[in-house]
Amino acid sequence: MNAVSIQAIPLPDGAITLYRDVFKAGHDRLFQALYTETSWQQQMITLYGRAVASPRLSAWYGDPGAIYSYSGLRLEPLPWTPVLLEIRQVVTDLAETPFNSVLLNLYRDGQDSMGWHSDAEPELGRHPVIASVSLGAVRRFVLRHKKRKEPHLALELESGSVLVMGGALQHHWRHALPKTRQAVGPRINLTFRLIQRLEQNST
Ligand SMILES: O=C(O)CCC(=O)C(=O)O
Repeated sequence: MNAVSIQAIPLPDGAITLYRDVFKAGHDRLFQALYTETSWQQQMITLYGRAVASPRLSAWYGDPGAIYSYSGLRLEPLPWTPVLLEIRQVVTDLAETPFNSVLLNLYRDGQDSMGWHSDAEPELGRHPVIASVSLGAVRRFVLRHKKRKEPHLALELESGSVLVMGGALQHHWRHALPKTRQAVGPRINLTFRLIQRLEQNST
């Protein structure tokens, strides 16, 4: 690992730490490998009762039986690839916690985005630790508290950085990756997660 800069961001009701330059030497190689090797899909998601095409491409990888359900989707994991296992080892060491699955998102340009949500699905358990790896274009990641009237917190997530979210963050905060009018290239985000109960005999 490179010389990593660590920024613990003090927040009420949650914990968040930004590690910069984690993949400094290898982030272009990792981006290219994931860009070409990942089985990218454009999912149809259910928003406010309507089926809409997700404004990004995504893919779900993990241990057998690590099923993830959100926005009306039920995702069966694809098997780990060497590059995903390489990244998982680094984030497991950083976050000091195991991960058995990863959601990949490809934001093709500034018009691709992720709306306000929290990662509080029951299969992630009570206080999930989620490690979010950014590769490619720098994009703004925003958080807002569900109840407190405070300005949004905005973080510019650089290529090679890892954001670790933990504590009660997913219960008290929402996060999003807004669109931007700036001309930005593609960005890949990987959120490593621990599904608490692996399903037997999943198809
Ligand atoms: O792309 C990002 O940085 C955010 C991804 C995210 O919010 C998620 O996967 O739940």
